[in-house]
Amino acid sequence: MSKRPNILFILSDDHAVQAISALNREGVQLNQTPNLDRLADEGGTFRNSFCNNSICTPSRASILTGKHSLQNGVLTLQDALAKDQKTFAGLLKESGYATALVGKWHLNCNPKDEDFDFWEVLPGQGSYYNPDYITPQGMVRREGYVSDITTDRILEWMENGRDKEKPFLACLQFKAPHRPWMPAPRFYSLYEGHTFPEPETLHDDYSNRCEILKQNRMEITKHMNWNSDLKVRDAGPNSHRLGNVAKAHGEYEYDRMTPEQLAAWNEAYAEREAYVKNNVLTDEEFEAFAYQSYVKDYLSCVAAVDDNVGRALQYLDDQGLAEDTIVVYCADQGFYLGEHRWFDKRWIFEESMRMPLIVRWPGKIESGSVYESLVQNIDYAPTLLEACGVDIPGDMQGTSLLRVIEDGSEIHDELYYHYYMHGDHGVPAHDGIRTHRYKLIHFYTEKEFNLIDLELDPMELKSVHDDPAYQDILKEMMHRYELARISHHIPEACGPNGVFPPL
Ligand code: SGN
Ligand code: CA
Repeated sequence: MSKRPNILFILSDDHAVQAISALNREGVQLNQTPNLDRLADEGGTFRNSFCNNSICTPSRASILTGKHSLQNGVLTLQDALAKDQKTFAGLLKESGYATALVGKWHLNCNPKDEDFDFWEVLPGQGSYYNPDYITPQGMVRREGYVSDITTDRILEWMENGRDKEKPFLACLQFKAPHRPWMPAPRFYSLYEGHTFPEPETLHDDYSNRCEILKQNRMEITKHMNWNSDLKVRDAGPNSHRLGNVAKAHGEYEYDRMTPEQLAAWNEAYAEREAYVKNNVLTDEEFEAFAYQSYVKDYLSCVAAVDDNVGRALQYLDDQGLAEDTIVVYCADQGFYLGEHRWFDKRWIFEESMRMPLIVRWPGKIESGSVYESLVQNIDYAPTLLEACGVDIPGDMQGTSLLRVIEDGSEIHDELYYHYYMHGDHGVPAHDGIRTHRYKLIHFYTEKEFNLIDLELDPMELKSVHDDPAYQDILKEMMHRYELARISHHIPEACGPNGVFPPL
């Protein structure tokens, strides 16, 4: 690539590393993602890629600004990205790029015209069926399935909307596979008759770690809803096991469907509902049912993300753009697919702290490269700026991945993580650091540190903070943690005056 590269930046929502076949070539492959695998084969995968705060709005703000949550002001799902925060998109635009973003945005404000020439975003979490898009001209409802429409719109901009004299940044941002995991009609029967392997930690009892884990409200068999999560509207004799979401709930989508869509949906889910309605399930049967239904729906949503990634790659091929375009695929955080009994994210534990990161960069990244260095979401903005020859602002805290790509360098001694929301899904505010081998977690509302030896305990089932054999490691990790807090300017008392309500 001699001229300034184009960028196709693809961001999905809650797409777990466990749900991309290219990122699980040595382990259990739950599903196949041929188009993401193609991207990995033609580019590189970052096997130790993590977020700094495993929740949507903050992670997206960190991706855009290259800064930690405290520095960009977006600590929770409720915070808006302030107008004066510089984003990599705005800096690229300022330097002569044509820029666009379509899909999930979720920054509690509209995208700025200084950042994007063209934007159409889903309100909040958006909807799977017949989604509304906020556009500069007002709200528009489009009939169809959200992953398809979002891709149509960004391809339409690439084809007809952009200034073709300029290099481009096109952000394709999927809502899927976010809760409530509603697949596209063409994938209703993708996994019919298929039984997914259960994760080894599906029956975690939360022993040997901070007691607060037991207060979580994100267990598949306890905290899902029959209707919106498991798609069973009449659970008959099993009704007592889970609640239901009221009709007015923002994510409850049946009311959005056309009569034809609803009829097809009802037909597709009839068998599932009949099984629950007509059988008194034992605990084991119910658990297996809930896990299988959840993973089936989630992975069916991933299937439409993957095939739309394929469409976008095909478009680049057809237009002769592939050689001049960096393609990035990532998600805003990881997700639990039954590990530790959970759905959702938020915790510093591996499944939610990890982020998929696949980059195809012709001329720079050799086909099939695999990088082991620790990298974080704050690194994306400086990487893309450097790739496009734009100065990296001094207040960006991330580090460009160029050195990782060029010689496999380590660019971080450890990664600092901080989840600030306290309460949703029964997850406490907490922070910590991760190195290649160890993770130190500070459950500061409980005044308790946990230490995980990731090499000997990759599933994070036992804290060794009080094991005499680990006291030197604990001391070193505590020291590194203190230094990380100082360098990230984390105040002594986090939360409202350091006081935390019960979960
Ligand atoms: C919704 C979901 C939660 C999820 C948050 C945040 N509930 O509130 O399960 O954790 O979004 O997700 S739902 O019943 O409305 O689907 S995030 O991706 O925006 O961080
Ligand atoms: Ca998310």
